[in-house]
Amino acid sequence: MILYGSTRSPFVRKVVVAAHETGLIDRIAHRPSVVSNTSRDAEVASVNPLGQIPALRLADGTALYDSLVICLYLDEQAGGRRLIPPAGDGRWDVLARHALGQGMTEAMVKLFGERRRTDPLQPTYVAALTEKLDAAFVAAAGQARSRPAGRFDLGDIALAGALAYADFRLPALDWREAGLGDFFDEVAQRRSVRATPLSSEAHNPAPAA
Ligand SMILES: N[C@@H](CCC(=O)N[C@@H](CS)C(=O)NCC(=O)O)C(=O)O
Repeated sequence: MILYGSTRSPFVRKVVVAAHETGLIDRIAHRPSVVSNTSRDAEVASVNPLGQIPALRLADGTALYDSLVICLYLDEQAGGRRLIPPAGDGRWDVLARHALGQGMTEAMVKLFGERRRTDPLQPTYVAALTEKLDAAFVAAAGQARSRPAGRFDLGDIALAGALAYADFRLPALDWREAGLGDFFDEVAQRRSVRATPLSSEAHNPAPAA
C-alpha cells in the first residue's frame, strides 16, 4: 500500500495513527506529497481526483480516500473491531465522535488559513469558526468524561488528532479550558501518538494545512 501524505496534515496523521493501532504500519510505504488549496500534485491527483491527502493506493491499483475510508479499510484489513465495531449502537457512537473530531479539525484548518491571509481577516467567518470550535470542545469534553479508561477507537483518534493539530497551528485555542486536558494527556502516552508528531518537514516547505 502506498500512502500519499505529509507530516503536517492532521488527516494524514489520523490514518498513520490508525495504521499503528491496527498493526499495519509496516505494510505502508509513505510517499511525501505537497498539496494545498491552490497547488495540485499530479501524482496525488492520479489517486484522488480531489487532489487531497491522505490518499491510499492498494497493490491492485485500487485508490482509497478520504481519511475515514482509509481508516475503515485498515480496520477491516486488521480483522475489524479494533477501531470501530462492525455494527450496532457502538458503531454509530464511534462514527459520531469521529465526525466531531473531524469537524473540529476541518474548522481549525479553515481558521489557520484565515489567520494566514494577507488581506483583512473576515471577522464574521473567524468568529463563526471559533464559536463552532468552542461548542465542539464542550461536547467532546462531555463525551470524554464517560469514556472507558484505555479506550482508543476511531472517535478517540479523531479527537486526539484535532487537539494535537490545535497545538500545532492554533495554540491560542483553549481546549484544555473546556476539560479535555485529562483525555489528551492520557492518549498522548500511546506509542502510536508519540510516533506520529505533526511537523513542518523540509520536503514540504509551503504550509498546506
Ligand atoms: N476530508 C478529507 C480532507 C483532507 C484534506 O483536506 N487534506 C488537505 C491537507 S491537510 C488537502 O489535501 N488539501 C488540499 C486541497 O484540499 O486541495 C479527509 O479527511 O481526508
